[in-house]
Amino acid sequence: MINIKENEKLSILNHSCAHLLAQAVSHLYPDAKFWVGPVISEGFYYDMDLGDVTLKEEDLEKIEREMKKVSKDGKRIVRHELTKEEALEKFKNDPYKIDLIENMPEGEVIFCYTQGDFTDLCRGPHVDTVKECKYFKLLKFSGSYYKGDANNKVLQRIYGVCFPTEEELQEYLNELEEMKQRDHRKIGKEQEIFMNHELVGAGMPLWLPNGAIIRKQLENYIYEKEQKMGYQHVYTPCVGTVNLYKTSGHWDHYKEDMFTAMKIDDEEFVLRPMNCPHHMLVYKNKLHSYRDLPIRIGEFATDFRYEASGAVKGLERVRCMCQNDAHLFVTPEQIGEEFKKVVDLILAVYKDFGIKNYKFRLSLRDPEDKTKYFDDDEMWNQAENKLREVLNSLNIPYFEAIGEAAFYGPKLDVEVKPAVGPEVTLSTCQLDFLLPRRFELNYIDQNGEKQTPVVIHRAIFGTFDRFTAFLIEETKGIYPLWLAPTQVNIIPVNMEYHAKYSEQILHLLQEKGYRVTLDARNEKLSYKMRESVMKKIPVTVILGQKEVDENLISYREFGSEETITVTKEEFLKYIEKRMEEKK
Ligand code: TSB
Ligand code: ZN
Repeated sequence: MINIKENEKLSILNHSCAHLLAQAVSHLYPDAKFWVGPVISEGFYYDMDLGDVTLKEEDLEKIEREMKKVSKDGKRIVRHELTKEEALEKFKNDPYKIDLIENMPEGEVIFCYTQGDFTDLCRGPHVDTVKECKYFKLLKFSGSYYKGDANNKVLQRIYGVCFPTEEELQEYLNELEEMKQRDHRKIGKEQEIFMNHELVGAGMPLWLPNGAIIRKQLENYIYEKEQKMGYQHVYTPCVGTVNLYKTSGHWDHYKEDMFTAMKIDDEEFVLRPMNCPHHMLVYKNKLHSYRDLPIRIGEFATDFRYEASGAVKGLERVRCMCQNDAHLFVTPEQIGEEFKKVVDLILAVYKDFGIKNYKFRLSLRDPEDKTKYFDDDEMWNQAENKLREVLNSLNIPYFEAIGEAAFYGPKLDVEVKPAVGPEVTLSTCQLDFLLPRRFELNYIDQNGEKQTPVVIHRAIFGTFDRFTAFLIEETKGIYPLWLAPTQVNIIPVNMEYHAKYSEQILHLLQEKGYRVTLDARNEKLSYKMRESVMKKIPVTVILGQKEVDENLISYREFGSEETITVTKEEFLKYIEKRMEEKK
């Protein structure tokens, strides 16, 4: 999806369209006062005070019509320069503009743009005439607090987008529509995957039974892979004392992303934002020899992070998440090989899920930012150089991003491009020389001397939350058999004659461990079939007189109109085979 803010030409056009919107609104609502109208990645918006008017859907059409009229009129967009005094005089009836002007530095030249009967304070630049803003669409409106402060008045925000041609606009709108259709929040609600409730809190999803099935399958899938690679899983609490996070360095460098501390008796506790400190202590529980390394401690671990309320989104960005986490304790010589194993695991998982569109990002620290990163140039140089060396030896293409590292070390993050919408960061693999030092971890080397291990932090799915959001949007809620909450739905053709045989088949499949439903309602066959398809159930079994008489099973696959009739044994074989298809 195109990012309008990052495209200079589109950015100028959209900014001009924001002015056109304000002009049209000023015609329709003469008392309207205007705050700001910036360009955003999806187009533009304008915040305005419409007095007592509350916008309705049909008002957008009315405003659009007026915008078309003004655009057709084709007035030139002319720039003026004003002194601060002149600007204060010119906008004296508009408290919002006065606020803007008063906050500008003394002596600064103030720019205005005029188009016909409308003048707005603006730095520009703009297109030459309003005629150029021809192919636009107002997308939605919402309330927004003046200056983003909940104590202030609610202004009305209207969003829109503008393109140079009708085709480009249409293409963009189609993509927006596709995004809406795929939105995991919409599908997640329809399919009862997860819910939110204000009494639990924003960014705290509740996984419903169908979602829990998907999550459990993902857990089993990755657990099995990790077990084969020598990972040892643990369970640790999702709180720790503030002292734990002071020891790790989170308190100094990650506090802003954490929930505030709570006091119990005389001790302060905090919900954990990461699991590394707990895993450091698990390692420290025993003495280790170099022969024990690598030690791989894994956990499906719940973490809490403070994400801004405006940033939380369904399962994709949450405040309570479950990481598919592990910390690998290695000798310096083992870094390369162990890192490779993680990258190979990521690639194997992506292959299973059919994820092809991704990029590796080498996330480095911003050396200027002393608060976000542990301050030790030598350590950072060592870690960043080592990680680059490992990546070069693995021969994987990557790009570098300054300021994206963890506070304790550089990361290799995987940015995945979904079917629609912007990239998401799923997997991560990180190199850390700091935490083992802070926790005074060690192992005994070949010469009987104490050495400090290196830690690799890694999460293959990232979080189950974000990965599930991604999966829903990629598949549009049509899951492969092994993940589908309901795998087989059985419909008896006639409840009177075929229900008993249907129940037999239900039990047969349930005993094999499949997730099966029997639609025993007294509804028409066609109705039940339609509903089975609407629920996107991978296999629908239809049992009538022929099936009862000859001990057969007839089924339809989702997306197919063909009914296939087989013996019970053949059906079981077919299901077993389809279970192996991961994509
Ligand atoms: C991998 N300590 C490491 C861990 O050992 C760690 O926490 N790394 S992380 O901060 O990069 O988080 C791991 C993954 O969690 C990210 O790659 C991302 O996929 C996922 N994630 C991060 N924040 C959120 C969030 N708010 N909602 C959902 N998933 C998130
Ligand atoms: Zn970690």
